[in-house]
Amino acid sequence: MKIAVIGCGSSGKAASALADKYFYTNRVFDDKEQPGATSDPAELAAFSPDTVVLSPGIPESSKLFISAKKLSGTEIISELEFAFRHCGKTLLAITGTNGKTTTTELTTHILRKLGHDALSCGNIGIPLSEALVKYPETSIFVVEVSSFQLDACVSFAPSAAALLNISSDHIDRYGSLEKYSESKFSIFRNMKQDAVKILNHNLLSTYPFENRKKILTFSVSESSADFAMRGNSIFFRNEEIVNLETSSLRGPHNAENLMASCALATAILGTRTLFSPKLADAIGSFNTGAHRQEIIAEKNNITYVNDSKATNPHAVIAAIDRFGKGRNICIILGGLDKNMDFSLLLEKKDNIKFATVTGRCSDEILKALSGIVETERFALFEDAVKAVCAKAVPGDVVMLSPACASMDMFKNYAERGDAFSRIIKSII
Ligand code: UMA
Repeated sequence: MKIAVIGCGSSGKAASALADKYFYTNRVFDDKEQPGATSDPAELAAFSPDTVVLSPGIPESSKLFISAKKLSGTEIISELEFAFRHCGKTLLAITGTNGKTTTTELTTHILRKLGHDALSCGNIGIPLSEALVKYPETSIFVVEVSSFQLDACVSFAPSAAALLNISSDHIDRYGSLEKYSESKFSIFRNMKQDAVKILNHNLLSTYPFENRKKILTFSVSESSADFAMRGNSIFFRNEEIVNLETSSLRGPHNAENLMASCALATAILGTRTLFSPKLADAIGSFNTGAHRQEIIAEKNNITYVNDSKATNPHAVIAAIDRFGKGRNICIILGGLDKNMDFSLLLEKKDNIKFATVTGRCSDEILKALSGIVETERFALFEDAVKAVCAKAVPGDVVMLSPACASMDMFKNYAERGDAFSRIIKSII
């Protein structure tokens, strides 16, 4: 079999390594000049692959992708699909606009604490192809799945899957929220009848498939969901699983992430798992990771929060819900737009005392907020951080929760979060 891999990033390199493992003839292509990759679409055509494996970040406009589509008899699949075909293990998949990474880490943490050999991979940073090559003995792969990875899937059929939520994101690539939703829902498309499909109760009415068997729903606001919230506790069909007071998981979004994780564990281990003391212990020992609503400092009754991972307005709203109760937020917004609706942030206009705006989509954010929220534009990220700090008084929260991707000014969200932490530590 001849495989052409498009994209020489982490997914492409991992897909090539997986192809090597199976002794497939393979070549890596990239629209940019990259060591170890070919950029000429004519060479792709001349290679005449049986299968083209697409990295998730390759858009329709890629010259190589356009060239691949012209090849007759060549199948085009995503890296996720390619890896799935070589997996053969229990695979739990998690998608949604927000909370994917937390839910993936939490699910893996719970399964490990329950004595299972689970590994987080996928959009979280280690492509499934890489996990299969490096950790072949793993018995449960917990895969964070992006819509980009779902596109060009043909037979991807996880053992159980969760769709956490859908809100405006990546509209630059999909053109509309409907098309983006279609991509997200496709996680369930090929699943077996008896495989458990887990989704937010508010998505049930838009569930597009006839086969509605084996669905588990969760919700913090809908009491008829299978996993529901009463007071501070999570219930499964009227039986209490855990009181969140004993965990570091705060806010309604984290309660839903936890419900989805519990549902995934139930899907493969059965409902008895939910009421085991080991589960409560596992939940109690979980800590959310860096760059996600991470309190990096508290000084003079001002709380400093690194939420660099918030790359869309809904994630920002979730952070304000968590930290904004009775407190004013001084926030740093901006970065690379994905054609999002920033006016959604106005839902929290009473919590936002001051917003500094930076990065490539400053105009769009200022247009949405100006006249309603006090804003100021800065060319430099550092100046934007310093300005919010200057505005904050005791009782306030200083928060980097930018609502945008980072790649206009940073390598990734982690580098942006690190820069924020460094600047804060140099000021306070
Ligand atoms: N490239 C082309 N032509 C193009 C565009 C890119 O050849 O038109 C090449 C680039 O030159 C580069 C390579 O493609 O060499 C990069 O491939 P990629 O963009 O698919 O990135 P990877 O390094 O493979 O990382 C991807 C995910 N990136 C994207 O989906 C954009 C990573 O998610 C993921 O962690 C990794 O696979 C492992 O699975 C990042 C992300 O931003 C964190 N994801 C989005 C999100 O979470 O919102 C979806």
